[in-house]
This record gives sequence, structure tokens and C-alpha cells, in this order.
Amino acid sequence: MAQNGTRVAGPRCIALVGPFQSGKTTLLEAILARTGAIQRQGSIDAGNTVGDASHEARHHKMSVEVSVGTTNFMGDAYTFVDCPGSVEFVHDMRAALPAVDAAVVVCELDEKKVPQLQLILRELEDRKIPRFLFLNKTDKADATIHDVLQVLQPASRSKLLLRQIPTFSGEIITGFVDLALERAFVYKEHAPSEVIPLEGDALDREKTARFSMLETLADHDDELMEQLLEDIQPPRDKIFDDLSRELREGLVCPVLLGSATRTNGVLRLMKALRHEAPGIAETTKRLGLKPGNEPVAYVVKTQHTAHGGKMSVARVLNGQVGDSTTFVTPEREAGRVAGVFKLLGQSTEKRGPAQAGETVAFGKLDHADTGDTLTAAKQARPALAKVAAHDPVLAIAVVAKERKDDVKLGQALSKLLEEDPSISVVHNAETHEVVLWGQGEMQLRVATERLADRFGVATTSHKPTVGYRETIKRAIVQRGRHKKQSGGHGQYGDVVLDIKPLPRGAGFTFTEEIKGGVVPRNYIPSVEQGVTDALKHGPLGFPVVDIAAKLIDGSYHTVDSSDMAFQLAGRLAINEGLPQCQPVLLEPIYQVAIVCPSEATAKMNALMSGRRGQILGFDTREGWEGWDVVRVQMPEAEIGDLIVEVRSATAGVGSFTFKFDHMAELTGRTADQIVAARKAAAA
Ligand SMILES: Nc1nc2c(ncn2[C@@H]2O[C@H](COP(=O)(O)OP(=O)(O)OP(=O)(O)O)[C@@H](O)[C@H]2O)c(=O)[nH]1
Ligand SMILES: [Mg+2]
Repeated sequence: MAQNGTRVAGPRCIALVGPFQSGKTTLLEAILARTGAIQRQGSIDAGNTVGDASHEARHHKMSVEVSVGTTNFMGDAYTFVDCPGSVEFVHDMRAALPAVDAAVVVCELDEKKVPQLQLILRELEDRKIPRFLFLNKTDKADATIHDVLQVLQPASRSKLLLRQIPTFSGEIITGFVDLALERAFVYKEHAPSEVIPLEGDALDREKTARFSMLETLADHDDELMEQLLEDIQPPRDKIFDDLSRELREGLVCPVLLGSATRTNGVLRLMKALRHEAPGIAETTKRLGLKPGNEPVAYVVKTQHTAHGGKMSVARVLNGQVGDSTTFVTPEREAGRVAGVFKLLGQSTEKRGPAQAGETVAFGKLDHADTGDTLTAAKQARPALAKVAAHDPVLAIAVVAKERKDDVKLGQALSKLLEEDPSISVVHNAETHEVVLWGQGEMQLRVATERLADRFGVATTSHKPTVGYRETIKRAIVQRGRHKKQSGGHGQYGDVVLDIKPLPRGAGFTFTEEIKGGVVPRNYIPSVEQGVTDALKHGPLGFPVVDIAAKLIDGSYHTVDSSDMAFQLAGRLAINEGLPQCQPVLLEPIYQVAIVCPSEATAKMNALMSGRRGQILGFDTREGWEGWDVVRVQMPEAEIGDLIVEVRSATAGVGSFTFKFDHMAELTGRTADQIVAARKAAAA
């Protein structure tokens, strides 16, 4: 079954992407089985697939990071990068994409998943990555499959092009017709499909579907358009040439059908990749890599294996990389390759040097990060792609279960961040909390599981402390006198403070107006120190802000006065004065910008009123037709798990960014509860 066209030989790197749970990892398994890289096709349910081999992925029955597998097909090496579908792990996909030749977007015929599909296609379109759609789970599909293009086209900016149509036995799909080859196939479970005669109803449907495929191709080929208008049968070569050219130029997105669990349609997919997907030459052109002699590679993924240490999965873009190749990045020295490995999920096999186009793992590149462009020369190439992680939306505070693991936790966290740069760690100096910021509940749960499983540090986690503050609403003049006469040397300090509220955001000021040396100069800094210390915990239990303290009077004792005594006096004045100044709680208010498909915008309204949010306005999202931006002001405490609700109201695709805006007074029951909780925690 020779297929013509302008085939590119050599190793390929193909991303498997698509909405959550569409069957990507199962498709990888099917491809590996069909191409002989593994003996038996495993399944997600049995927990024995090559991809998703980590504890965390098996446990949750979903991909939580990229899995990579290399196989051979008709003489060429193919490395598949199986990306997680969950939006929480999307950074792994985004970081891997720049280096791939093409993507297979695995999807289902499910309207609810179209917004997710759109997000993924958008990423590929923006990066100009040629893409196929693989409509999976045809074993579950029924006759409504005729609506494929109608359902899926809105997700894609480039025209979807149906390459195959299903054939039925009753309601069940039993095979397909390949519209380019004009051949009918009947599916065989876990075996190549069999060619059958194309006749009867199938032939009629084939003619119509083929014509519309050719029409789509002819949109970008005038000669073909003329042939169609004049009823001339275009030569098959021309069709294959157009298919591959228009795919590579991103003009069309061909749609193939199949079932990953049954290995149906997998061989056709491999053949389409073989004949139509671009190779390394076009990919380096896309990336703008100028020709040169030195080895260049792009880091697709970073992993810390239990025994092998750090592994950098990388695609060699130019030259040859072997043991002891030394790499630099534009920012730093990346290290020296210690071992080149072929990957099949978590199993690694040592191999010889890797050539341009191959995707392998390099051992021990201590200072290489995911997304780095590596150059084996003194002079680094400029970064070919930089993929910044999305802003985090959810946080948890983590604590090592055992005190002795505190140091180990720090090391484990830095490895965790290397593996998943969409997580960040913030050490809160005020609360001494180690706060993990990430993309969602599952990602953070997996992060803590990984800390335990992979890096050997068991942790507990809790909600991070909200940055409440307090202030006063009334002024007071308050004396603070510290006097102790116990035997010999006594202690004496006496101050009078003029305490006043300041406008919101003014912070704290300390001034003095001491006349006649009633408080000697050298003790004034001690008074200030005492005041500052006292303001760390106000009468409500929180740091006090927006307050002015002026030292206006006092007295001293030539023998008994000391720095310590004046510190205590300053402290006393604050501790005794503030409760009389109508202390009030302040809570941080953030500006939140929620992005969501327009049909979900109304739901955001309802969501905000339940979370003390104030809607400031709605806008259309620039460059995103059918999407809105909702701008809101919201208390920090309510942002805590906002992402969970935003996602559930938007089929998973809504998100937000936020930044601190101001502190606002909080009174009433909510404030009382917060103060009571703080007191209970301090007790
Ligand atoms: N009926 C049917 N089920 C399938 C098919 N492919 C995958 N599944 C099932 O769909 C579920 C998800 O499969 P996965 O391969 O984990 O999907 P995925 O796209 O890798 O999932 P994420 O990586 O978590 O997004 C599993 O229960 C699979 O058995 C298929 O062709 N037919
Ligand atoms: Mg998966």
C-alpha cells in the first residue's frame, strides 16, 4: 500500500496532547504495541502502561507529567511525548511543545470538552506546530459521529479536514474509509485493519466526503480547484503532496479516527505521521535555529529518577551529542553529559551518541532546566523558546512531618520545582510558613505525594495564613512606665506616646518631640524598638499598621534607666493604649482578573456575590473571540479555592490572575471569627 508524497526520513518527535482523559496515554501504549516496542498492550485500568508509570499517575489514573517513549516504525525512530490533559499540568505540555515536529491531538466527540480542545489547539496554532486530530474512542461512538466537524471545528482556527469516514455495522463503527487512498478497511482488534472492497453505500458516502476533503485542500491550491471545477480526477500524488504541505503550513488539521484501547486506526496514524509530518529540518527552521556545526538541544522535561539521578529529556536539534558533551545555556553552564539514554516510560537504556532529530535523555546535566536551549560551544545560542508558566492560582503551606526533615524538605522542594516549574515556593517570614503555589488542587496534592514518594520527605499541609493586619480608629495619649525596684540595681523607663491612626497604606511612623532631655537622646531608639516590637501583635492578635507614634514626654533615672527599661516602657504604652483606640481588623483585598468563555460570564456574577467579591467590569478578552475578562475585587481569604469554582463553572478552562490592591476594614461576624481563631491558635 504505497503512499506517495514528499516523505521526510529520519527521527521524529511527536507530542500527544488533548483534553483530559481523551486517551493519550492509551494511544501511546497502542502505538508502542503496534510498532513492536512492547510485547503486550497495557491499559490504564490494569495500571501497566508504559506512560503514567509513577506512583502518583497510577494512583490517580491520570497523567500528572509528560511521559516519553521511543519506538521504531518502518526504519525511522519516533519519540512520542505523551502530555497530561489536565489543565493543572498544562505547563509540562507547553514546555515540551517547542521541540516537536508535530502534535497528535487526541480528542473525543464531546461538546463539553470543546473549550479544552480549543485551548490546546490555540497553543499549537500560536507555536505553528503542525497538528493532526485523532478522534479516539470510536468503539464507544455511535452514528452521531457524522457531526464530527460541526462539533469540533469551533475549537480550531485552521480548517479541520476529515481524512477518514467511519463505516458501520448497525450503530457500531466497524471500520473506516481512507479518503486519500480511497480504500475501505475493517478494524481488527489488536491487529492491523483489513482492506475490504469499497462498494455500495460506503462508496457513495466516500465520494461525497472525498469531494469535500478535496475542496478544503483546494482552498490553498488553485490548480486543484480548477481540476475539481472541470471534473478532472486529480492524481493521487498531488493529493498527498497537498495533504502534507497544507498540514506543515498549518493550513489544515487532518482528522483521523480510531480506538486506542483496541489499537484501531493506529497504523493509519503512524503512516500519516511517516508520510506527512515534517522532520527536524523543518522544525529547526520553525524555531529559527541558524545553521551551524555545534550540537544544540532543547530540554523537553527534567526528571529526578530514584537511582539514576537527574535526567534531562532533550531533543537534539543540531549536531551530535554524546557522553561528555559539555553544554551552556544563554544564562549559565549547564553541565557535562554523563550518559545518553533511550527512554521508554520510566525505563532507560544506555545508548550511543544521539544525532540531530533524536529525542533522548541526558544524565547529570546539573544546571539544565526544562525549556533550556543547550549549546555545546563556548558561545551559547540564544534561547529558541521560553515558556513561562502560568501564574499560580492556589497555595498550600507544607510542613515536614518530622522536624529532622526540615533541611531535606528544602532540597526536595528544589528538585520538585525543577521537575515542575509551574510550582513556586514562597517562604513567609512573618508566619514561618513554606507555601507552595501551583495550578490547582490535584497538582499540589501530587506535589506532596512526590515529596514523599520520590524525595523521601513526608509532609502535612494546611491552608496558608491570610495576611490580616489591624489598625486603630481613634487617637490616644498614653503613658508607659516601667519601674522595678528589686534590691540593688533597679529598672526605670517612662514615656508618653501620642498615638494616632494614619491613612490606609501609610504604614508606621515614629517621631519624637522631647524637650529638655526628659528622655535622654540615647534611649529614644530603644523606645522606638519597644514600640515596633509591640506592634507585631496588636490587641486583636495581628500586626498593627497605619499608625503613628510620637514620643512627647517621659522621665528617667540616672542610675536605673537603661535601653531595656525604655524598650519595655515603649512596649507598655502601645499594649495599654491600643485596646482603647477602637482596634479594627484589616484584610487584604486583591484585584482579580478572571478569564472565561463568554457563556460562563454570568455564572461569575453569582460566584462573586457568594465570595464577598465586587465586580468592577467586564471586557472581551483581547485576541480571544468568545472569551471575556471579568475584573473583580476580592478578599484574599476568598481567593483561596476560587480556582476550583471557576473551573467547575467553565468546563475546566477558566482561570484568573490576581494582585494585591489594598487593605480594607473588616467588622462584624466574619471579623469576630477571624480574631477568635487567631486567639485560639495563639493560646
Ligand atoms: N472505550 C475506550 N476507552 C478508552 C480509549 N482510549 C482510552 N480509553 C479510556 O479512557 C480513560 C483515559 O485514558 P488515558 O489514556 O489515561 O487518557 P489520557 O488522555 O492519557 O488522560 P490524561 O493524560 O489524564 O489527560 C481510560 O479509562 C482508558 O481506558 C478508547 O479508545 N476507547
Ligand atoms: Mg495521559
